[in-house]
Amino acid sequence: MAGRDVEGVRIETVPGDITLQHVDAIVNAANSSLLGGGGVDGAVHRAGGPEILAACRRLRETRYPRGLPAGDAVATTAGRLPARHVIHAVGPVWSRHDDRTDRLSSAYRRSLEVAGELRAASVAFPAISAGVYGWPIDDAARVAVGTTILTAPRIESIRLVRFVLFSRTALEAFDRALDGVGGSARAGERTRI
Ligand code: AR6
Repeated sequence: MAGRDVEGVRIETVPGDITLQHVDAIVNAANSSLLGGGGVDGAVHRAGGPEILAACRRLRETRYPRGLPAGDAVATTAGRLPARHVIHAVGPVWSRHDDRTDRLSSAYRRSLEVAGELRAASVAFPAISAGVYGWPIDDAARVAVGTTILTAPRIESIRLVRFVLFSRTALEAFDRALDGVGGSARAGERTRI
C-alpha cells in the first residue's frame, strides 16, 4: 500500500475487492457491450444487483446503440453497492503489434471527467485492461498512475483516487508506479501506510 498527495488530491493503492469500496464512484472494467462479463465486471453486476444491468441496457437503447468505444466511460447507478455511482470504463485489449496506450490512458481520463460531472470527491479504480484484456501489469500501472496524476488535480470535485488491486502482483506494480512519480528527492511527500 502506498499513497501520495498531488496538488490537493490523495492518490493511494490498497489491496482488495473494488465492489466493497465506500467511495462516491467505483470504476468498472467493462466491455463495449456494457452488458456484463467476467472479472471486475462480473463482480460489480453480481454485488450491485439487476438495477445496474437495467441502466446499462437503457444506455444501449439511447446514447450508445453501437456500444461504448474503448477509451470512453459512462456512469450508472451503483444499485446495492456501497458506492453511489458506477462508472463503466472500457479499456483496450492489449496488442503486441499495435500501441493502444492512448486508449488505456483515455479510459482513466474519461472516468475522472465523468466523476467530476457527478461531483464525486472519491473514486476507486481497478487495474483496467490488466485482466482478461491482457495488458502487462507494470505498464498498466504506469499508465493508470501517470494519467491520474495529470488529470485528477484538474477536476474540481476530486479529492481521493484509490486504486484497488486484487492481487499482490498488481498491488506491487501500482506501488512502484506511484513511488516512481516525482522521484526519490520528493519522497518526503510520500506517506507509507
Ligand atoms: N476488485 C478489484 N480488482 C479485480 C476484481 C475485483 N473484484 N476482480 C478482478 N480484478 P478484468 P479487463 C482485477 O479482467 O482486463 C470482463 O469480462 C483483475 O485481477 O476485470 O479490463 C469485461 O466484461 C485484473 O488485475 O478487466 C470485459 O470483457 C483487473 O482487475 C473484460 O473482462 C482487471 O481485470 C475487461 O478486461
